[in-house]
Amino acid sequence: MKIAIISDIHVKKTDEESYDFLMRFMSEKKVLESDFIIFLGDIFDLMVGGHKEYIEYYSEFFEALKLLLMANKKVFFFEGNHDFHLRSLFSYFLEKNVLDKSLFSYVSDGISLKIGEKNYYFSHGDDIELGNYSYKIYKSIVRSRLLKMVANDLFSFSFMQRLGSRVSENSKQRNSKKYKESNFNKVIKEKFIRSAEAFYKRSLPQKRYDYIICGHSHQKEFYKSQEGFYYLNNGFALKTKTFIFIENHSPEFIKLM
Ligand SMILES: [Mn+2]
Repeated sequence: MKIAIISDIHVKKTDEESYDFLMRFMSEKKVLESDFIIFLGDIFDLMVGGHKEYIEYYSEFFEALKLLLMANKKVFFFEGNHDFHLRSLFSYFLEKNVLDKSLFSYVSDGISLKIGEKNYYFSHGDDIELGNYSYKIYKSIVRSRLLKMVANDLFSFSFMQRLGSRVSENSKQRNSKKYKESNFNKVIKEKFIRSAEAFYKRSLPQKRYDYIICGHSHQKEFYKSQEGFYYLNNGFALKTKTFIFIENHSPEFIKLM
């Protein structure tokens, strides 16, 4: 059993490097050999609402997705905090191309998957994060049905594109300020490890996870807990230039050149 996982590319069409990276992932030999292909959130920056224009705008991505599904791959697309409310867009895409809907899963939160003898938990990662209450309030608002309606019906596709470039410009500025603080990365890394440990303990005794696999923190991680589970994170893909590949329950980071 082979699994390929990618997250946090933050693709913008105006940023060629980001879109190239996504397309390279989707044509990479190890990905094409995989049984499960998992997009673990924040693949796009920003993609919100059921606008059909996205299919044309990112036609190379949707064409590659179609080929994966036609090759009988199981594909999971997780919502991130930069790409969400896309369920109706993907349903439309699957129907239009007469693709097997049972192969494609659109996931809003986290999911448990039992693969062979092992228990996996996959999520974008913001669901397990400890603290960060202002973010949680923000998320509950943007995930609400009201915003879904607003994003789909009230705001046009071009409005969303303009909003997207403004939001990412702002967050870039915020982040560059944060990254300058000397131990910012270390603090975030430790926090997400604590978050994974706490999530593992909360899940007991119903679930005893072997692997907790997330994105979101932008901190690359291959952490083995004393509790016996692994917490994996591919980090910010354009920086790490890797994806996660798991073969027979043995994970590794693969360079994507
Ligand atoms: Mn995120």
